[in-house]
Amino acid sequence: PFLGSLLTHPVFVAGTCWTTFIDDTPELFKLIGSQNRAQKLLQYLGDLAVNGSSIKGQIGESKFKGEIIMPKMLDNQGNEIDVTVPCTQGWKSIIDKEGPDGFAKAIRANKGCLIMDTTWRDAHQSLLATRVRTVDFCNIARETSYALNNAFALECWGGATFDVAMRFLYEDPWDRLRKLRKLVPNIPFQMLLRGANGVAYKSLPDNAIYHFCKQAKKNGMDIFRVFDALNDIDQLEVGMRAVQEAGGVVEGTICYSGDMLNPKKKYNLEYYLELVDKIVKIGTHTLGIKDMAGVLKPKAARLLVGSIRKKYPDLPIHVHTHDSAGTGVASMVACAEAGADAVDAATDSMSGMTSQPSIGAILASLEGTPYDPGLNDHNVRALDQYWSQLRLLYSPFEAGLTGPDAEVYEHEIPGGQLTNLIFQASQLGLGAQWLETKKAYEQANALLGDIVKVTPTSKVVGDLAQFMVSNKLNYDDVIAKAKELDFPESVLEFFEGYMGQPYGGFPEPLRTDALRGRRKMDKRPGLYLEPVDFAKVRKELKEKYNTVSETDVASYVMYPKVFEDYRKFVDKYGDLSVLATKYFLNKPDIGEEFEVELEKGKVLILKLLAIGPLSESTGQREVFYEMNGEVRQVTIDDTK
Ligand code: 3PY
Ligand code: ZN
Repeated sequence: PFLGSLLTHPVFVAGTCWTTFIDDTPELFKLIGSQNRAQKLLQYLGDLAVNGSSIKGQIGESKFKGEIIMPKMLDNQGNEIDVTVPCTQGWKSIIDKEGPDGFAKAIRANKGCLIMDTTWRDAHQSLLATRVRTVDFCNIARETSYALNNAFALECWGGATFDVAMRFLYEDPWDRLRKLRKLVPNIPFQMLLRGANGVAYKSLPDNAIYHFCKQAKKNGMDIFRVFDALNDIDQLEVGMRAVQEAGGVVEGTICYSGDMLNPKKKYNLEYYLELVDKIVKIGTHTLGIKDMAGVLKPKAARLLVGSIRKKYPDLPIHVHTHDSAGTGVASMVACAEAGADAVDAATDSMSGMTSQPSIGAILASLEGTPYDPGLNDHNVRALDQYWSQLRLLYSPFEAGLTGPDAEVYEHEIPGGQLTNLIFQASQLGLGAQWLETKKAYEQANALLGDIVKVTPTSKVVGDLAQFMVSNKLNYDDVIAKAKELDFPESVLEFFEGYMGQPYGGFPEPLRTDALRGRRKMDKRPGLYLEPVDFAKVRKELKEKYNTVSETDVASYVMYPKVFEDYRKFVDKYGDLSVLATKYFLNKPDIGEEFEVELEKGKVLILKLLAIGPLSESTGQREVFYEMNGEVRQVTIDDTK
């Protein structure tokens, strides 16, 4: 076979016909062993080279495409740690040895206030559209196991990461969990479970939630933060019971909304304390306080945590916030002082604004106090060197936030959604459209009865707000025209009761006017839904895909269409998790050499050689890559 590169081949040099090139010069395309996988990968790379990235939400190319410099971890004597040997010290061993109850006791007995690091879940969900890929967590996982060995947990799964992994990153979310678990054996893993909604946007049959939690526990999950977007205790209970049965640590959670110190607001201290009573009654190992919009001001935080601490001296309290208004550090310090056992923070480069407050700032604020989280400052900062490079690698997903904004106290938009809405508005030039959206969001919330807003109910408010902006409707118009308006589907599902029952009931007559005969559920939706027939699903999937795992079944049950689209994509392009993010998002320069390890020991050395001219007749281009010294060609539809 001809072993030279394409550029030196006589046919190429002669500049003769491109379209018959592959037929006339088969020696260039001699196929080897795992040909199929390599060819699929080339198909993806070719498509990226011709059409640019197809990853939804990506604007332009990465700001940083250099080699990532890896940080060094030091031991207490200042010697470099060999991170290839897994760290064994951490709270995970307490969970494994003493179970969830023993873990809860040990956490309560611990003197300082621990940190949960959210970098692997909420931080990138809130800043980078949930787009950080498994490979980039794996690459820093060993160092993380040392730097954060005394952390309460790493939040690394659930919430939006589940569907986004399949939908936009073409990854199996379960694969992420398994890989990370192997690399981090010592720190507990935490996930976010949306109660009876699982990790979906509306309720599923109860047995789907039980099955999902069982799989999550089996594949490496430890602590489940279970919330309900309406603080509907019946919906919350489904998730909590599912985690109990799976043997996980249950973190029954209250969602904080509004301002409990403002007597004009709907949700007050008494409301939250009653909710805590109900959660304790169901049985929880730790209590979560979830301030999804970052509206829990320090004074309220102190009162809320202090009141719960007084009533439940043995209950571990774990607080979550977002830094949208810039008060996150102050609030988390107030929580620590009032008796919280753990607070959430993100690595500095992935913190602030719609994300969690900075871990460095919280460590500095608690240093020398009885609440010191007990982490090694040097290693925590070293870890952040990695993330500062990653933030730039993922710059195409930045929403362009510029600073904290206290207006969140008015509109109460949760962190992740705020980034999304700013991103969408910035595509239209921000300005008036964004101001209108914020105002409409407030009005939409008022129309829906001032509900607790977090996925999925925040999407309902957001959809109604955008509907109002695009149809030029204000509060009064919606009330007056409700019988004729074509409301967004999410709004109708909310009114039907698919997301549970809001505190204080549904707004009437708006609900009835909008539903126009659609059914109204006045109990939790799980009571109306047929259980999933798992045997049938397994059989159908097996017939379709040949090999299916139990976690595939769980993915399909949670997101049938998303799962099927993901499988179609993998069929076409193969498993792209092997591709470094730089080459997943950006096309290489001509002549730039890079490696892809398809499987252990099977490395492809790739080089983009040329992108051929557009064929007028087919609308296609030939893309030429050198692969392990041989020239390969792929034909790509030019869809630009
Ligand atoms: C989610 O449900 O994904 C959230 O992050 C809610 O805060
Ligand atoms: Zn959050």
